[in-house]
Amino acid sequence: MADFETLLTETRGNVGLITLNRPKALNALNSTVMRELSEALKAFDSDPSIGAVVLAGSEKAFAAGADIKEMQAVDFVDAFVGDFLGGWEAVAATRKPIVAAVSGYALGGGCELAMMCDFIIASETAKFGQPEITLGVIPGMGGSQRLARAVGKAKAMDLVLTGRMMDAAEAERAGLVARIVAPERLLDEALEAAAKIASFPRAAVLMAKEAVNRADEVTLAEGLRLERRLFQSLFATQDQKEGMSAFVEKRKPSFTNR
Ligand code: CO8
Repeated sequence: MADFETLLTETRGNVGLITLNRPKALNALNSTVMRELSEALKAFDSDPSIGAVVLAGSEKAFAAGADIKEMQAVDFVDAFVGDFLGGWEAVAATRKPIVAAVSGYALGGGCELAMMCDFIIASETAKFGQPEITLGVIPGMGGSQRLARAVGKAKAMDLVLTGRMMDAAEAERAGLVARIVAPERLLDEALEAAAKIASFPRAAVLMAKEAVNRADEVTLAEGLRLERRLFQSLFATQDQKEGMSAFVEKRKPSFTNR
């Protein structure tokens, strides 16, 4: 993969690891990060050897928000006509699962970026918040929508209107975070989760992600219908035959992603 200015990328077996790398700005998300992250995710998405991705920041900050120094001078016409921040949609459009490994600050766009991933593993040091209101704006990339779906209206309103931060324990209780681990375990825990995902049949993994994401978008009846159709379609795969035969024969499955 190309060298990036604001990211580090590497592969660990079947997992793609992307590390945000603007340490002096606490990984503030500027347009270069947006462009490079979108490029890196597209490359991993289309690489057949990769089954899942981990997105990490630094120990001090996953990301402290959109880059305020870059945003400061933007005016309405630039923002609207240029679809300011619209390019971040690429993260949620990634078809392979993305595990966010969050340590330290995940604020504003940083919290929103973590929520665009499929689940969040947090270090005990993680702090989540939507402080945009303190800057005279509101969340611009999912903080009012994904956060409300993740933690419910009461807590989402509390965070969005007061700009306060919540720690990892509160975020886990509220349903924003899937697991909390000690800081030194964070990256390994996320890489192991991603490696586990990458070890399962690719078609089933992509369909599982699509089905769960649809729960936020459609009625229960539509969601159940989609789930059933996807479930039924997996019986056309060789890996379904292999997975079930291996169980019955009491052996480890050998999946081929076919
Ligand atoms: N943008 C630009 N630079 C930043 C940002 C940021 N969001 N956050 C920190 N930095 C910079 C600081 O300016 C400082 O730089 P310098 O050394 O040149 O002065 C450096 O990072 C270190 O920061 P601090 O000295 O402030 O570090 P502290 O440990 O004292 O404080 C905090 C850490 C509490 C995280 C503090 O930096 C802070 O409050 N940051 C701003 C948090 C914030 O308000 N974020 C929301 C931004 S708005 C937003 O995200 C809109 C979302 C739109 C969607 C985005 C799509 C993904």
